[in-house]
Amino acid sequence: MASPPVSGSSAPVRQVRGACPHDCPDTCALLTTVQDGVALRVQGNPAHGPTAGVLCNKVAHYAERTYHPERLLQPMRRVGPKGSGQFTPVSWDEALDAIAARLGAIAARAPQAILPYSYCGTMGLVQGESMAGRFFHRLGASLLDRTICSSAGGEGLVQTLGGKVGMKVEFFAEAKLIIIWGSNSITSNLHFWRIAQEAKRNGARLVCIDPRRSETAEKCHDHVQLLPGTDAALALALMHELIAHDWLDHDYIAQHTVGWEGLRERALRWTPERAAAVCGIPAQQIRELARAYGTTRPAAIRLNYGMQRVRGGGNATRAVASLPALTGAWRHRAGGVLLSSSGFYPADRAALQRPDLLAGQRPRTINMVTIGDDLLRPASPAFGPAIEAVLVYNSNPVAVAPESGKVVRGFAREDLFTVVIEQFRTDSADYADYLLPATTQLEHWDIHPSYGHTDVLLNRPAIAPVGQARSNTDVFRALAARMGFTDPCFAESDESLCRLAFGDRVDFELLLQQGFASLALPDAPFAAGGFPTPSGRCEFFSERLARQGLDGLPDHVPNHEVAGSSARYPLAMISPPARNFLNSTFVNVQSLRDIEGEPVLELHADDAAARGIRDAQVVRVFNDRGEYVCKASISPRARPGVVNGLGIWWRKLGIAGTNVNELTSQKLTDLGRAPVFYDCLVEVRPA
Ligand SMILES: Nc1nc2c(c(=O)[nH]1)N[C@H]1C(S)=C(S)[C@@H](COP(=O)(O)OP(=O)(O)OC[C@H]3O[C@@H](n4cnc5c(=O)[nH]c(N)nc54)[C@H](O)[C@@H]3O)O[C@H]1N2
Ligand SMILES: Nc1nc2c(c(=O)[nH]1)N[C@H]1C(S)=C(S)[C@@H](COP(=O)(O)OP(=O)(O)OC[C@H]3O[C@@H](n4cnc5c(=O)[nH]c(N)nc54)[C@H](O)[C@@H]3O)O[C@H]1N2
Ligand code: SF4
Ligand SMILES: [Mo]
Repeated sequence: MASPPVSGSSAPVRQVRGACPHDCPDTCALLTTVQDGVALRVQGNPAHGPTAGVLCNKVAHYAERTYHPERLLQPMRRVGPKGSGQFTPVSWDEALDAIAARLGAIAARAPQAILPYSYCGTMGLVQGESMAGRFFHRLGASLLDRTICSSAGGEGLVQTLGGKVGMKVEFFAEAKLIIIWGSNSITSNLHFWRIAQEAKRNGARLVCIDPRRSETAEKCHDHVQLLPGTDAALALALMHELIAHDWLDHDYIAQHTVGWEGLRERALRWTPERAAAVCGIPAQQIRELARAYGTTRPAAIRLNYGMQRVRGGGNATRAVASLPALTGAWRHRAGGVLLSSSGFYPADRAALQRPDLLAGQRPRTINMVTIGDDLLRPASPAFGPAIEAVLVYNSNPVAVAPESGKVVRGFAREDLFTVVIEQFRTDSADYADYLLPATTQLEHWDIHPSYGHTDVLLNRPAIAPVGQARSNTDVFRALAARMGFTDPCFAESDESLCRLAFGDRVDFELLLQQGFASLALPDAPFAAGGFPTPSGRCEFFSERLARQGLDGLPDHVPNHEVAGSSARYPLAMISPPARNFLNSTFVNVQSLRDIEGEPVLELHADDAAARGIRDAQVVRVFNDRGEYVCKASISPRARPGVVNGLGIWWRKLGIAGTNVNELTSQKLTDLGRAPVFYDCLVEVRPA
């Protein structure tokens, strides 16, 4: 058991500056109060503008999570069947020797049979993929395509704006119209919501575009409650209206865009009536939104990744990202669009991850979205060797990857060698052969970019590692030593890796002093064009996509599983984040789980009545991929025909040992090879 915080001591108290590690656009600056080597509490740093001294409810509980009685404190070896969660403690030496021996034996035959599986348990550049990347590159292991969250929208941005770039978040406060598109800001981008409130007090109109009447939607002036996966149709109809009423900035279009004629022709085919039928909303609402967008200055769009988890997610992002160039909204610093700011950061990932250590090896790439299928795939000339070993860190694939029935079958293979580096015994940890205890953000160094603001943050360790926990970097350094990797890069310290991340492009001394440093960027980055695309313009038409044989212009690409298209599965299900969890992190923190209660499926009263479902009744949600048992919540948050299965519960903490990903598919998006979590048909019955 981890030692709980003590109080009443007279030892000196100090505050350590850090960064929130979680996969959240806000990347808050933390202040951890430490006494006697114990972290007493974690607060927001008031000196950091974007944080403004406030943390979300989840990370305000970070000390509770760090000293959680179920924290993993020593290495363990599996003793029961796979997935049973039966382990016996072993020493670090025993665990590392055994892992190195097994990986060495596999690598001697088929290094590509080894697969890293990691995502954004921490967003830190050092505890993310630095030493791990070096290790797997040197080994020649399969590469992992890290697509599970943002790559459809990311690719849409790259093809349109040239990178993951956009408005500076602080200037939303000056906008007179803010469209919050595919985002539940109050849940997942709280510090942006604070800025939107400031704009509202200054007279801005707030519009939310979301199939769910979310916490955010109900607090905006208008809510456009469209069907999932129909955002491109809406964006094209908005363009139709901008053209019909000549709410266009002809000069901006002529100077700073490519492909206007083609886009114009396509948009003119999307009358509000046509889009209304596709989106399941009134045509009049589209007209009103177009008028507001076409006639309000400055107008800003806060796009988030919620709208790109469908088949057409890449195209939808392209369509929305095209809007500000049509009206010239970019001319004002409070105009434009922001999906992600991560492309502004001059991080040197190659220096951290050292792809040169591949030394001519050209391993295959496995898409993390299809881990279910890929773990079950036999060797073949097309696929290469079957996967024999998986090293999981910074991720919980058994809970978060789609079609989890297959993911579980894959991880349950008795011949698969699985190492999980974790802070807790997650659903994935239960399948480990060796389970290694990881440090939390309070216990290690790291350096952080952000995807919601434009500051760099440094995280210093506030306390010593709890129990025998080791940082990811330490684990991979130790494994590298045992594998006989002698390159000096495997001995580099975490502090040195922090310095390497941005080199002299960011003032490291300032980071050491105050914990954060702002990137030097213009207030209105595209006021005079200068997009980082090949043409230097906003590319309505992408030559690069056309050369790949794809549509060069954005279009509406219907879902794989269109709402209302199946008699067996008449309901469309989305599974957006729950407010008190962060993906599957925090589900095991009792105080937060108490707020969420039990896994729920929100459904509209009409859909419930048609199935004889009462509020709070236990229901079966199912399709051909599997079944999920949860509680029905008859809720005005759900629109007819769409159910909302809030995520992402640990399977073992749910009602019948599954979660919502039992139902989602491994199909991919139009661009970016990303998952389609919100493109999923189901049926619901009383259990
Ligand atoms: N509390 C909390 N915060 C989080 C997370 C969390 O799990 N919990 N997750 C973090 C992560 S990993 C990410 S990537 C970010 C961003 O995470 P996002 O997934 O963008 O999360 P949300 O901002 O909640 O946006 C999802 C919203 O999009 C809506 N939506 C679903 N389908 C569609 C659609 O087809 N069209 C439109 N217009 N809207 C749709 C959902 O109803 C929901 O309200 O947030 C991060 N912040
Ligand atoms: N149905 C459905 N599925 C989804 C989504 C959805 O909206 N609906 N959202 C998707 C999205 S946007 C994302 S980003 C993915 C997220 O998927 P993941 O990136 O897997 O995120 P988490 O579930 O938060 O799991 C991260 C794990 O990393 C661990 N961890 C944290 N810090 C460290 C560390 O320093 N070292 C080590 N070794 N471990 C650490 C945490 O304890 C946690 O268990 O899920 C996706 N899955
Ligand atoms: S999860 Fe997001 S809002 Fe919460 S502390 Fe971390 S960065 Fe801030
Ligand atoms: Mo994500």
